[in-house]
Formats: sequence, C-alpha cells, structure tokens
Amino acid sequence: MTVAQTVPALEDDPFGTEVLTDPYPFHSRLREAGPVVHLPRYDLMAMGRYAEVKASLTDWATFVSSRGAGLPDFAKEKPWRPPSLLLEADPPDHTVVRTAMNGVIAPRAVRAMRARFAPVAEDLADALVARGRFDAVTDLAEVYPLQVFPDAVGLPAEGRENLLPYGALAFNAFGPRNQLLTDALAAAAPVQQWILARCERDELAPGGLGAEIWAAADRGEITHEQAPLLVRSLLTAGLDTTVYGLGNSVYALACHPDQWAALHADPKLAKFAFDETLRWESPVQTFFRTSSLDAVVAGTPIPKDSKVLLFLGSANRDPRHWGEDAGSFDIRRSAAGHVGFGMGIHQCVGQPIARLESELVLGALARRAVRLELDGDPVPKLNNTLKGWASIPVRVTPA
Ligand code: OVM
Repeated sequence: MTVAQTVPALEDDPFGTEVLTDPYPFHSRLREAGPVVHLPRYDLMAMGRYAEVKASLTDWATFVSSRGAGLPDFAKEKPWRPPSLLLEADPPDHTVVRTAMNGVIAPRAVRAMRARFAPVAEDLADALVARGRFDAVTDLAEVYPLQVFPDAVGLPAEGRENLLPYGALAFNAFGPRNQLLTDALAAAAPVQQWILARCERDELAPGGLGAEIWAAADRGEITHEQAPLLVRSLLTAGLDTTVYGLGNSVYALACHPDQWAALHADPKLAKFAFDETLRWESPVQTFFRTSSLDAVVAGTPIPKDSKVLLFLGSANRDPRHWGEDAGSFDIRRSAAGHVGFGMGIHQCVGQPIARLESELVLGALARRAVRLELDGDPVPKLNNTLKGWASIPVRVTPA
C-alpha cells in the first residue's frame, strides 16, 4: 500500500452553524477531498466515505471508544460525566455489559412493548389526522417516544421533562465547547441530578427495562455498581435519538409526496421508510474514535493517539457505495448496511425499540392519511451530533 505524502485538508468547522444547518455540501467536499481528510480547525482526522467509515467503526481494536466517542480525549481530559459503560468502553469490559444489555432488550421484551406501544400510536394518529394540521416535531416526534419509552424503562411520571434536555446535553457534549454546548451545560445541573437519581433500583418500576438491568446484576451478569450507569445509557440514548428519527422521517416523507403515496398504498413499507430516513438524514451525524496505534487507512497514515471524526451521515450518502442517486430519498431502495445505527460491536443496542416506535407511528399515520405535506417552513434544531428539526408544520388529507 502506498502512503500519501500529504493529507488533504478542509478549513470548515463541522460544528459551526453553517455545516450543522446543512451538512450535505460539506459532506460532498469531504468525500471528494479524499478517504482521510485533515481538519486543521480541531487538528483532527476525518472520514466521510462509506468504505472507510464502516471499516473504522468495525475495527474497534485500532479505533477505540474508551477514550470517548466525542472530541474530548478521555486520556487527556476529564469527561463531563463518568463514561458510559457501553458507548465509551472497549472489549473485554464492553463485551460483558453489552451481552447483559442484549439480554435486557431481548426479542421477547420488545414483543411485549409492541402490545403496549401500538394503541398509543393509533390514538395519536387518530388525533393528529382529525386536526388536519400539526407540527411533526412538537405534536408527534417529541410526544410519542415520551408517551411510551419512559414507561417501558419504568420511570416515575414526575420530572420526565428532564429527559430531552439531558439527551440534548449528552449529544452536544460529543462536540467542541461551542455556544451549543455552553448553553446546554448552563441549564444542566438539576437535569443531571434528576437523571442520576432515577437510575437507582427503588426508582424503577418492576418489569421495566430499568428493573431488568438490576435483575441482571442480581444474576451476576454485571455488578450492582454497573447497573445505574446502564440505566443511564437508556435515558441518554433512548429518547432524543428516536425523537430526531421520527421527525426526520416525517420531514423526508413530507418533502417527497410520491414517497408518502407509496407508503399510504402499502403501510407495511413504514419500516423501510424509517431505514431510508436513517440513511438519507441520519439523526446521529458523527461519532469519534481514537487511534490506539499508528494506523494506515486507504494509504493515509493516522498517527497513534489521534482523534478521528467519522461522518456517519456522509457515509450514508456516499455515491461510491449507494450509487449516483445516493442523495435521493426512496423508501423502496435497500438502505440495508447504512451506518445510521453505527456498525460493529457498538451498533445501537436499542435499535429494536427505535424500529418498533417508528414502524407503529409511521404505519398508523400512513393508513389514515392519503397525503401529508409541508404546511410552512421547517425550522432546524442545531446540535453538535444530532441533525433534525425544531418544527415541521404539516397538513394531512384523511383517507
Ligand atoms: C450511553 C450512550 C450510548 C449511545 C449514544 C449516546 C449520548 C449515549 O451509553 O450513554 O449518546
């Protein structure tokens, strides 16, 4: 393999307002610049092409997670909170807790959720379609996950308004200390306290995912010290991600009337519409890894101890992998292999729950509405990691 003499560089700020608002022109320049690109602004190596992003996500030994999945290197800086035992860990430690979590979010548990989640989706879709006009974010994407997921975890009713601000903080904290993170941290102390307290055993209702994590500790699969941090993972990664994923799905469908028509004609396509959304407008746009040794990626040397920024959202639109129409939204294409849930040992553990929620909500809406269209300008919601919307005004035509 030949080693490149010089690494291409791009001056852009991937965490600046311009790129966060519309990342796609930057993604295109990033992929064109080369398989590995230097970002001098943060002195980072970055990858935006599918092949290298996927290979790096899969090579957990070279590109480790234990030094953080964000910009701060935990080997040099104290993390803003005790590291996640899942996201911010490597084998063999990671393997133990991931195996226990796979047991908690097992197919049987997800089947039981379906029975409880489905009528809530039906009722919400009834109400929204009866209204005719609604906001796909504030009336739908932020409503449904909060109606079903905290109950599935077993959280008390009191204080649930802390969940979305905590998620916003956690996902902003993967980026630099810009205004977004500073603002999120300013309001965070009571939110963090509430989250931390909810992770304790006697806070969590019997039968819920939280209680099941504690039961796994009783069985010796994990320690009792690990249990609250794993509950914290559910509360960090389980809400904002699905909120953005649902909002982005409705946005994508509203922008493509032919795609809504296809979904209405065959509501069983809902799950494919969701996967295509995760590919086309990935809620989680970026994650970092850290090189544990001198590595070479596509001929480019990456020195040991480098932070590496992986553009999942760019890999998901790379024409080298998806073809020339990579940028088009098509719910009948095969979006399989997208890295919107990650790839490899860290691939989203909660994805069956996210898939369940989206299938139920999009399916319920699709059966009731012949048309779903934008009814005003969507308002972007900026976050250092998440791509999505603060508001998506839509109108629907009942079937
Ligand atoms: C965690 C976690 C896992 C995935 C994503 C994430 C904030 C957090 O284990 O806390 O984003």
